[in-house]
Amino acid sequence: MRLPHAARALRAALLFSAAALAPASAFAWPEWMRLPEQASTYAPEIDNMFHLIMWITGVIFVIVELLLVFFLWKYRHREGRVATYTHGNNRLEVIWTILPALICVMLALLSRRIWEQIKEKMPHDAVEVHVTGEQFAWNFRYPGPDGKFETADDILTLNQLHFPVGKPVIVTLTSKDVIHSFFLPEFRVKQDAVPGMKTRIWFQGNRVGQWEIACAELCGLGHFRMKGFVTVDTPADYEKWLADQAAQQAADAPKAAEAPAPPAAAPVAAPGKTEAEKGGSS
Ligand SMILES: [Cu+2]
Repeated sequence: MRLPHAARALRAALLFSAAALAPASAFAWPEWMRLPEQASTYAPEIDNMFHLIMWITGVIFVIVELLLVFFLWKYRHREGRVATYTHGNNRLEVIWTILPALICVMLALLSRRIWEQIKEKMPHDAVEVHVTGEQFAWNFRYPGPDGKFETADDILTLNQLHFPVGKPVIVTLTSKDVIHSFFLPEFRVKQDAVPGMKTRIWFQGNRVGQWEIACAELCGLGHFRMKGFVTVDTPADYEKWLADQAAQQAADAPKAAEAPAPPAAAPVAAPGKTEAEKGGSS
């Protein structure tokens, strides 16, 4: 069963897969197979890497499956045929070990620059937003007019993230309860929000529009409804939105102060307990 057979099989498999895949250019994919719209500046580069990996693994997948079916058929049971025992083929094994290793190293080197650009270098002059995930919502905090976080003029929103087009945004992620994953598919952003940890990520919108924010980590029973909205505004619209939020918050503040204290603040004793039990629980 030396190489002539295997080589012929391999050549047939290669020709067949090339013929099968030729019409399947990116534009021929049906809508549901395509990647989402590219709404961030680095989305095209990530997609190029994604497509390259898809093509390499896709072609290998087709070749392997075709060979599998071919050998199943070729070495099927036949009356009177005796099995041949072989230890394998050293040359083939060296080839299929070195080739994938080389492909992996090549992909690692190719993706290195994009990784550095996205994960290791934070842009200057960016809009800063703090994001806290909780079961099952996204809380956004803007620094307000003083430009500082955790001060009285911070602007807080629930499930609504806005930022201006053409300007980088740095998001500092954390979580109140369990691990969530901040997922903006159109921006090719997906990052875990981990309790007790602050993770910084950045992205930049390249067009005006509104998309959904998902949680990409199964984080509890309400995970499916942990949805927010990301809106990329023109700079003027963004400033107006921020001002509106600040005004709304200022208008709501006195109402919140006047509201009666929540019932949990009042001491409530469980019925049927003795005085000692009521007082001695702490
Ligand atoms: Cu979640």
